[in-house]
Amino acid sequence: MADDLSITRVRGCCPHDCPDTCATITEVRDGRAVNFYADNDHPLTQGWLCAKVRPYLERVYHPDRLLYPMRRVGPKGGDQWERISWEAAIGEITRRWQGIIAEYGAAAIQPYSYSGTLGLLQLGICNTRLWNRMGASGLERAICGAAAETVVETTLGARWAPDPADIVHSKLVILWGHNPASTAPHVMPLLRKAQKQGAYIVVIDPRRTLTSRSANEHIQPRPATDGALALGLMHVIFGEGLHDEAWLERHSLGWRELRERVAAFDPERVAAITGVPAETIVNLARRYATTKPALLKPADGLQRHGNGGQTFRALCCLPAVAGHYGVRGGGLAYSTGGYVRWDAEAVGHASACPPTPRTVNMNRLGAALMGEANDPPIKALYVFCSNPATIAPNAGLVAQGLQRDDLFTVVHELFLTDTARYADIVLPATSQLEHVDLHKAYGHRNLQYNHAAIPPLGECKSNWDVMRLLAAGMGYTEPWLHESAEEAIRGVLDATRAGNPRLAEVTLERLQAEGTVPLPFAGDDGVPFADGYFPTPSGKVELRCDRLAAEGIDPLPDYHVPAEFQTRAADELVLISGAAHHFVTSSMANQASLLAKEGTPFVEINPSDAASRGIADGETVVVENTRGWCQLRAVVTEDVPVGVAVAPKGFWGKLSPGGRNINWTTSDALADVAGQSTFHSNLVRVRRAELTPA
Ligand SMILES: Nc1nc2c(c(=O)[nH]1)N[C@H]1C(S)=C(S)[C@@H](COP(=O)(O)OP(=O)(O)OC[C@H]3O[C@@H](n4cnc5c(=O)[nH]c(N)nc54)[C@H](O)[C@@H]3O)O[C@H]1N2
Ligand SMILES: Nc1nc2c(c(=O)[nH]1)N[C@H]1C(S)=C(S)[C@@H](COP(=O)(O)OP(=O)(O)OC[C@H]3O[C@@H](n4cnc5c(=O)[nH]c(N)nc54)[C@H](O)[C@@H]3O)O[C@H]1N2
Ligand code: SF4
Ligand SMILES: [Mo]
Repeated sequence: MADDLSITRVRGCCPHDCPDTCATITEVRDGRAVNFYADNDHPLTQGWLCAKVRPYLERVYHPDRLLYPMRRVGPKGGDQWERISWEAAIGEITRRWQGIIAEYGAAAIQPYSYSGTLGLLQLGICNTRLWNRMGASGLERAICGAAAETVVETTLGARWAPDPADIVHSKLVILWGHNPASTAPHVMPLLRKAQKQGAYIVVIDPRRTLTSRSANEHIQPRPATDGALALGLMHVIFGEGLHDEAWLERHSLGWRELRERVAAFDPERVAAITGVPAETIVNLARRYATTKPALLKPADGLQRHGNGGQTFRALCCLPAVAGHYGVRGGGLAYSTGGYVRWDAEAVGHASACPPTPRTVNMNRLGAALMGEANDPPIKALYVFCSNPATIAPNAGLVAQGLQRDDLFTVVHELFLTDTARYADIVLPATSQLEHVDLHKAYGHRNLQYNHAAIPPLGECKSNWDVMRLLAAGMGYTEPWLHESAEEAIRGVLDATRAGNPRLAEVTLERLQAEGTVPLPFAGDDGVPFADGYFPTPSGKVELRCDRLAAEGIDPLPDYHVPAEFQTRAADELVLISGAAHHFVTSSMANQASLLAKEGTPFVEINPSDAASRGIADGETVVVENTRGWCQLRAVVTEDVPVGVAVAPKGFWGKLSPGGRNINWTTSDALADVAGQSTFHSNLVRVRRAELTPA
């Protein structure tokens, strides 16, 4: 077919919180995107997009897109708005901020953002520069992977992971608390290929998942007991002399202390804790220690328990004990995020700014708004790239906080989300097709440039363009608050290149021309820790970790029952609320075609738990605890073990029955490491909706 000359093809990439960071092509005719698909040239994307992002033009041209700034009229959350100009919006916001700064100091201004896009410019630069300059309250970004990031960096020295393509060299892959069929789909064909070549795939997950269906073995520990399981595996490996002592002697710190620690985790005890038969534990330990190469592949969901940090620590130790680090097809595949670390000073210019006056943990937003942050209280909230009323734990408290009459809230969004509804001023945001950005990935080792394919819809503006207007409105004249998008990206890329030889050949021009640029890795350099060197203070893998000890954390991995579970009543279920297949957290959860595929908001429970509660499949149930309740459709299924309930994250409250979602029940307690979220350490009761509570 002859090329249609009226169509231009624009390279971009998927901005969402997903390890695959796919390369995309947008076809544009007369300023309108008419087609959107995967770039065939990208090594991981391989020419296809996931179910969520394939219909992306439905999102970009959604009839509900916000197209101009609006001011609230009527009560908070009352859905009454008037259109205002950008000039009026910026004028009002900066006037209000100046007043708050004069009365309370800039610490009373709280920015809140997370993973609407993962771009360097629209997220990384936008969540630092203006706020640093202002001296605003900091945000502890601990909702997703903080504990794992911390323990991987302290144990191994760097967040390095193999190229996903190396999975085909593995003979054993353990997917531990990870559901890539939904959350990292481009890994699945590689797993299939490895399996065809004889690899044995184990999934460790309390529930049956899309991923576990095609595994060779599915091990189902009780939720939050994985720490004990991992220590139990090490117990068997040490006990049977299957550990790699020569390697441990040369490349690890504290292996004898670890051996002492795991002595208490014999298979019988671990079986009693985890519910996994002792024989299964012994067999897995033997298989893991004797199969080479063996890859351990956990993801972020595993750590969302009160003991998530130590659980992940135990996982980081396992490949060392069995001698799997530094081997192609082996080791730990958590995140590739550490190969490029954007130069922090170039990103945020903190050295030219006042110190951050205080930091609020994003998991505690509701509590912080309701008084936990009190010196000074939060008087203004600026939300972008996140939808905390939907995605933050203890959402009822978040909603309460957002309704405070004395809180001035601005939300920069593409849609009138659960959060935007409570704003005083809503600003319209561009989509990834309407702005430029530079992306690195956490699931592969390529950098990607995203060109703007179409002009902004309506009066939408990108995060960076809004930051520049806000800076001007505040009277800030520093040139780094007024750079063009391209200047800002170039500045960070150049500064990062100066300290990272892998970027020697990676210029902005090349990124713009080629779209995807792989980081260079030659031979064994591509295998993390192949030379036996770990960039920790000791140069070794720190099984005993003194840096954690210095923070008051047990320097050896251990297992503890999360606080939430210590007083569990017989009729309480452990509720896991992980990824929905058709949304990325709450993004896309307002698209009719995807909502239809995901179905009405639901909770899965085991037939025996359903029977004892008189619940039939399809019935409306209430899921509740002391934090709150929500109303869901019961799905009665053997996919979920007895004592466990599963409800996906991401459904919008305003599009759900009763106006609430599962996060009205989840806990805002923090885990053992790095202020990590504990969404899955959540005890609930489930009952038929027409019954009143006992
Ligand atoms: N389709 C889709 N993809 C996504 C997302 C999405 O919302 N939807 N979200 C993105 C984001 S933000 C992230 S952080 C990643 C998360 O990626 P994943 O970690 O793969 O996803 P989760 O569903 O959070 O958790 C994975 C699995 O952990 C299991 N799990 C929960 N508790 C335990 C436990 O105690 N032990 C064990 N062994 N397993 C447990 C859950 O049953 C779940 O199947 O996915 C990203 N990709
Ligand atoms: N129950 C439960 N809740 C969870 C989790 C769980 O496992 N269970 N997981 C948690 C995890 S891992 C994560 S990462 C968080 C994710 O939570 P969030 O980071 O809040 O992610 P999203 O739900 O995708 O919401 C992102 C919002 O940003 C908007 N957005 C996208 N691009 C742009 C842009 O360029 N500019 C602006 N201004 N806005 C933009 C989108 O429209 C969307 O409304 O959720 C957490 N919530
Ligand atoms: S969500 Fe993940 S798999 Fe889907 S297009 Fe984006 S990067 Fe690719
Ligand atoms: Mo996440």
